[in-house]
Order: sequence, then C-alpha cells, then structure tokens
Amino acid sequence: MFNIVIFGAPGSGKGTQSENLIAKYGLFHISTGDVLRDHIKRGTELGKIADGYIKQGQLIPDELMVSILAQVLDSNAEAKKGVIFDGFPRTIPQAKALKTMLAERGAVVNAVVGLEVDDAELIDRLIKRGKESGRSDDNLETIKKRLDVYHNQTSPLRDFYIGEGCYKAIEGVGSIDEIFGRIAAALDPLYNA
Ligand code: B4P
Repeated sequence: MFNIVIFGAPGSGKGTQSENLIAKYGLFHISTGDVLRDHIKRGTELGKIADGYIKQGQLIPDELMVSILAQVLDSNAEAKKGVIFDGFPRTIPQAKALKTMLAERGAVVNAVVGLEVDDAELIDRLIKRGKESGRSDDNLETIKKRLDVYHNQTSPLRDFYIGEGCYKAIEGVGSIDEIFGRIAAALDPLYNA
C-alpha cells in the first residue's frame, strides 16, 4: 500500500495535482472537500451540517470528519492498493486518527506532498475559481477566514509530518506541469523503492 497525503492551503493546487497523481500512480483518490460537497448536493443530513461550516470557511468537526473518512476507506476495495488523501488531515487530531486507521490496516503515510504557496497567490487563484465554480466558499470574505483557519489549525501539520520523516516540501508556484515534475521527482524514489 502506497499512501500519499497532498497537503497545502486552500488554493494551493491539491485537487489539481491530485488529478496528475491519479494518472501517474493509479492510486485511489479521496478528496474530503468533494465528499462533503457531494453530500451537500444530495441534501443528506451530513450535507446540511457540512454546508453551515463550509459557508463560514470553518472546518467540519474532527470526530465527524474522521468517521466520514473511515466510511469511505471501508466501502472502497480499491483503497487497499493505496490512497491519495486530498484535504485530509487538516488538524493534528485528524493526522493522529489517520495514523491509527492506517496502522490497523498494516500501512503508513508514505509521503506528504506539501504544496507551498504564498497567501497573495492563493487569494488570487480562489477568487478566479469563484467566478466560475459558484462554490459558496470562494468569495473574498470566506477565503480570508479559510486562510486563517489554515494558518491556525492546519499548518502545524507541516512540523508534525517533518517529525514523522515523510514531509516533502514542494514549491507550489509555476505551471501545473512544472509543479507536478517537482512532485514526481520527490515521490518516484519512494514509489519505486
Ligand atoms: P477543499 O475542497 O479541500 O478545498 P480547497 O482547500 O480550496 O482545495 P482545492 O483542492 O479545491 O483547490 P486547489 O488547491 O486544487 O475543502 C473545502 C472545505 O471543505 C474546507 O474549507 C472545509 O470547510 C471542508 N473540509 C474539507 N476537508 C476537511 C477536513 N479534513 N476537515 C474538516 N473540514 C474539511 O485549486 C484552487 C484553484 O487554483 C483552482 O481553480 C486551480 O485551477 C488553481 N490552480 C491550481 N494550481 C495552479 C497553478 N499552479 N497556477 C495557477 N492556478 C492554479
């Protein structure tokens, strides 16, 4: 099992580079943002809860998020060969829960791809996306809240994963292909080992 976490601020290119990772490594992809947006679209109970948090730029509570992730992992046999975790974990408790969940399956996080992008570029990208996506969280007020949440709750994971010895810092500015070249150069030696 080869497990990758794709990590970075909102707008850092997690979803974008996940597409390239799926194409190259053929792993199962879980985007917690996509899972939540799907629930919102279908109007499920979970979707109603998630909608409130996402519109405010806040994170969904850890306990709920961890149980959603466990459900997705358990209901997809393809996840057994390895997973790209996109947008999860976003807090230290989520990272610890992921470690336990993988250990129960005899696996670990093999690499954390950390897309490093400055705030001005992130805001610019998300405002541009907001014009086309219609996403309720891609407006300036909510983007600023999401960046605060990132700096306060999510960025400490960088040090957590440096401590775990699996963090790969990737310069996240440039063309999508250039950035993917950097990611592949960091992952290939691990994947082929
Ligand atoms: P996500 O769906 O994960 O949203 P995101 O952080 O904005 O990243 P995304 O993957 O969509 O964007 P990308 O950087 O690829 O989460 C949404 C919300 O769900 C969260 O705020 C939270 O409320 C909730 N949530 C999700 N997971 C959670 C968890 N684990 N715990 C609690 N709550 C959770 O791309 C952004 C834009 O940049 C795109 O338009 C793209 O085209 C562009 N772009 C990408 N690369 C570029 C490049 N190199 N140059 C120029 N533009 C680029």
